[in-house]
Amino acid sequence: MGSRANRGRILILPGLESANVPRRCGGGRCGRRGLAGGIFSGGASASRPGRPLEKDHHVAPGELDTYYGFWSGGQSGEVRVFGIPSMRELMRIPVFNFDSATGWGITNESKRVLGEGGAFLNGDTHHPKVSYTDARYDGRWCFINDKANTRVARIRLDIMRTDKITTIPNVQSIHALTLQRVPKTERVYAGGEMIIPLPNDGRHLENPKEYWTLMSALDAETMEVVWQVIVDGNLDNADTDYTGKYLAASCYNSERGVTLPEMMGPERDWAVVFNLPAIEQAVRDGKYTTIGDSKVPVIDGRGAAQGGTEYTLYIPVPRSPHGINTAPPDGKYFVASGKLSPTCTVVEWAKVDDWFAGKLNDPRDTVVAEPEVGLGPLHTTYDNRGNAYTSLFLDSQVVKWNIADAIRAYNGESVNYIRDRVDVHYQIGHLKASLACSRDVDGKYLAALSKFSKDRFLPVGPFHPENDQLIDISGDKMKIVHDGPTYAEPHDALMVRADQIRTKQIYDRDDPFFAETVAMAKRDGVVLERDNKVIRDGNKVRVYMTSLAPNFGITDFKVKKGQEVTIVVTNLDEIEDVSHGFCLVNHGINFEIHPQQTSSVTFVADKPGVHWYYCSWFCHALHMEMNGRMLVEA
Ligand code: K7E
Ligand code: CUA
Repeated sequence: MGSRANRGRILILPGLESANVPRRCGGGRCGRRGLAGGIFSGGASASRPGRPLEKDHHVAPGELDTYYGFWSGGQSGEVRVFGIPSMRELMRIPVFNFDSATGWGITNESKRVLGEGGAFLNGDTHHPKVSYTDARYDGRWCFINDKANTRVARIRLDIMRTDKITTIPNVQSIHALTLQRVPKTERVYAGGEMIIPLPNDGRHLENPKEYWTLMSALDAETMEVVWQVIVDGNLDNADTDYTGKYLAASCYNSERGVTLPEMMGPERDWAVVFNLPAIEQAVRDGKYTTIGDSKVPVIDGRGAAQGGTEYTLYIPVPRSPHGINTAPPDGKYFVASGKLSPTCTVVEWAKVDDWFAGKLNDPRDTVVAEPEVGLGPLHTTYDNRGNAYTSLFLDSQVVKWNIADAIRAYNGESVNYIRDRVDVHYQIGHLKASLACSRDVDGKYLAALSKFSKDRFLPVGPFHPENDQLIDISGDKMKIVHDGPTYAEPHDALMVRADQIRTKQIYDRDDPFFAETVAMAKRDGVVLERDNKVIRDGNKVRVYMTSLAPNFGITDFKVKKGQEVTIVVTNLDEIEDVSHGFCLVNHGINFEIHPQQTSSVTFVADKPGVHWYYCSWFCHALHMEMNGRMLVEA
């Protein structure tokens, strides 16, 4: 969901208390309480009798977790790595943000990744997605969107560092982010959220009927945008199928309004399905246009009124759908969560096949169930036993429902598809069960990312942490087993089995992350693994030094005021975890140098005098003594 400002607003959304929203749950037994109750009370579930846990979620000191959790850092612009089930935060990976600890945004290596977008120091990450081979996590990459500055980033999971960032043209705000699952992740799909004139160069300022947005596809390897499709409405969330043929996205604002009442006007919005082979073929055949200065092939997928085009299918679903999630392990269905409607819409991918083959007349014929689940359904996740779990923002609950039974109920049978409800604390957004976006879904844990923590933690001023709760879903009854305060603002998270991630313990000397710096050294005739040298090149000075606990290879060097100085530090330590830092006092410079890594920084020496540098990462008993001087002549 959106910003904190929006949160207050969504609580009093007009219409939610109106006749548009059925007040009764279809599933029978309904634990729903009033909105205020959902926020201010809770804990009813804690006393609920649940069957004993199959497995203790407690991870003792020194023990390792079963899963990696990849958490969006929201407005912090980063990605965080958690251990599950302990919910211990293991690491923060800087992506779109400036990071004082690692020097992200300071070093030449990170600036190369940040590129022109690095002019911004902020980001808003929502949807981390780990790459697949045959719909199983392969541990290569984690991709993440930036809603704030319209970017998509790729993180290398072997070193847990961002290695590519792409700014997406022709759109504003990347929100949806999802990946091709089979045969492997070769495409990354990124949905533009806000509608804008095309090109957005000052034309049509006052004419929202000429505002549009697009779905973009990136090549996962090069991170270049390979095509875009113009759609009707604003794109929200997206997911792919398990065959590589389709991508579905939720679309709100089907009337393309620009004010809240206008956006909430229509009774029906859509899930739009993209026919990926047809789009790729059209691009190969040159059947596309371009927009403004952008060279990216653009295909027109507008046509909701007719149900779609040869590239797109618009499936009407109740107002403002939010999450789109394909059900594992076989990916037969996807679920669009209703948000402003108390329903989830279940679509069968095989029926999407039928529609594109011309066998169905009405896009709604692809819908196989529409269970009523509770108020404010935002996202849906799954176990390996045919159950779906939907987050209910307004009810502050996770509701567990059975997909097969929901389909039977849709076909007229009298069956209760609701299996369980648990109160969460409070106003849940995303939720994700262990391995639930992959074939390996195991139905053990579910992370519930609650937007409000209210009274759950010691107060820390007006600004509260979020509350990421861990729920044991291995039994018939859900059971909350952990409260985890998190800093602003995780939107989505996913869990990957620990053995599916293989990280490096120390850097390889030929790591591409610092290859350009190594190439520069080579041109200067410097062997980084051995040499400590100062190269003077006109007004430029390049200082190559090693670090080996507790020494920098150069403890003083002299430059002239106004010279451009590049400092390159290579950490010769080979012992895992013996990292050094390089901090140049009063220059805003600090960065990491991990074992066998090379890091560099470039700046202008504009202040005459003595300037100390020191190792900023505690590395040795003589760490405090690990320092040196830059002498700047007037
Ligand atoms: Cu907050 Cu996925 Cu951006 Cu829903 S989104 S909650
Ligand atoms: Cu090197 Cu501290």
